[in-house]
Amino acid sequence: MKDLTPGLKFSRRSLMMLSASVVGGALIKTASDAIKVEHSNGIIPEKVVFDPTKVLGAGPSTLGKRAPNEQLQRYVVDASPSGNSRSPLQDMVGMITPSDLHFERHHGGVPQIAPEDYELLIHGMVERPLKFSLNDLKRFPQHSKICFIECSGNGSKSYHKTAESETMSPQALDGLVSTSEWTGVRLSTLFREAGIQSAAKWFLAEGSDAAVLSRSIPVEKAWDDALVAYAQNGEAIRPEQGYPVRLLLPGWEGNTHVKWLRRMEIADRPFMTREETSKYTDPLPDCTARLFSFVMDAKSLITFPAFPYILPDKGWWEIKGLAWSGRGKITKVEVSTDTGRHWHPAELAEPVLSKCQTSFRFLWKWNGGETTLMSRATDETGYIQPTFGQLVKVRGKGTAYHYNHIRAWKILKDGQVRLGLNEMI
Ligand SMILES: Nc1nc2c(c(=O)[nH]1)N[C@H]1C(S)=C(S)[C@@H](COP(=O)(O)O)O[C@H]1N2
Ligand SMILES: [Mo]
Repeated sequence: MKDLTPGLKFSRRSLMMLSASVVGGALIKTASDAIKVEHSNGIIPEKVVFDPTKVLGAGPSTLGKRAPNEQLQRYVVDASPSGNSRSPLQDMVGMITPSDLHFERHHGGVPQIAPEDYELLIHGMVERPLKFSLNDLKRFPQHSKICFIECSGNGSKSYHKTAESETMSPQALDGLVSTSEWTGVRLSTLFREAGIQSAAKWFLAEGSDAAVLSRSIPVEKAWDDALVAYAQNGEAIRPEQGYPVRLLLPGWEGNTHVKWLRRMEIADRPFMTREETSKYTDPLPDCTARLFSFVMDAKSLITFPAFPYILPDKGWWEIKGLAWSGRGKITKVEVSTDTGRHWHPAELAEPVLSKCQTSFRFLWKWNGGETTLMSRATDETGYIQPTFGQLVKVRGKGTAYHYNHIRAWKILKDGQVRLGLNEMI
């Protein structure tokens, strides 16, 4: 508990002497000056703490800054142009990820694109091939959507466990997921403008980065909720997130949200690009492959207590976490504090939005013994986050994407927390 007794206590005598020194001409500019004055007067305050009510604070500035003690950071796992950085999930409050902490995954680095040079081409099976400038896009009706983006490779160290997995924080383990408010024009608006032919089934979305990353997307997603986004959390999209324009496919794997979007080609078949043949396709145990695995299934993760936190005491603790589903809203998160024997409903923080991160809480009394904490999400389609065993049964051990199985945190007797074994779930 925080000590609420006022920090700087002046005795009646010291206050009188302070005012006397002001009257006497001494200029007191700051509270610490005031304290110095006191010392020079030979009076020692009971406790020296900066008192912000005794001095004027700083004036306004053109750009805000974080409080000095609140310096959150992305965790850069690989700083190369094809690297990634992860969001500090354990420090997140609510559902929005601050833009400068949104995770990054690039295949050829962040390109420099001047907004005045930007062009988006829509061609192929259309009545009218069209080119849009950034200003053209901004003249269409604006639409916003708060949703998560998650790299489908997120959490690989939880599925393919190594010695280091045990001591990974939520950020290091699962930080390739973030949530923003994205704003732009509905893709359906642009497709209507170009006149998509009725036989069209797929479109290619291509980025103008060094990777020329491209993916084939079913046209239905455009009619559903796809967005051509130019803004993120109230300002232009950040360079790392695709400035000036990215494709946003709510609920679908991160790789399909093509950044630095420059071209969309409409066709009656998928294009079989590098990103859907050599990557983002999963071998299955029956020797077939899972292709175009777009939707991110429901997932949840306890972010507190988690490694590297050490519980200092037994007693009441509030378990906190995040849950999300690419199919819609999270309807339930259950928490187990006894290695999966019993499950209890957690409290979901309002508002619970579709295809969006939702935070949850559960009050737990730790008896000081060894145990394992787990969470399990259910979404509005009735889909329940699977156990590791259930996922391995359908996907096999060779899979490289979509690791949404239940996470376990083992609580040791001394309060240390470790990523638990998948086999215990
Ligand atoms: N043009 C382009 N688009 C891209 C990528 C890329 O490298 N180039 N990376 C993809 C991958 S794999 C993911 S997970 C997301 C990451 O989006 P973010 O960096 O904004 O978090 O963008 C996708 N879109
Ligand atoms: Mo990704």
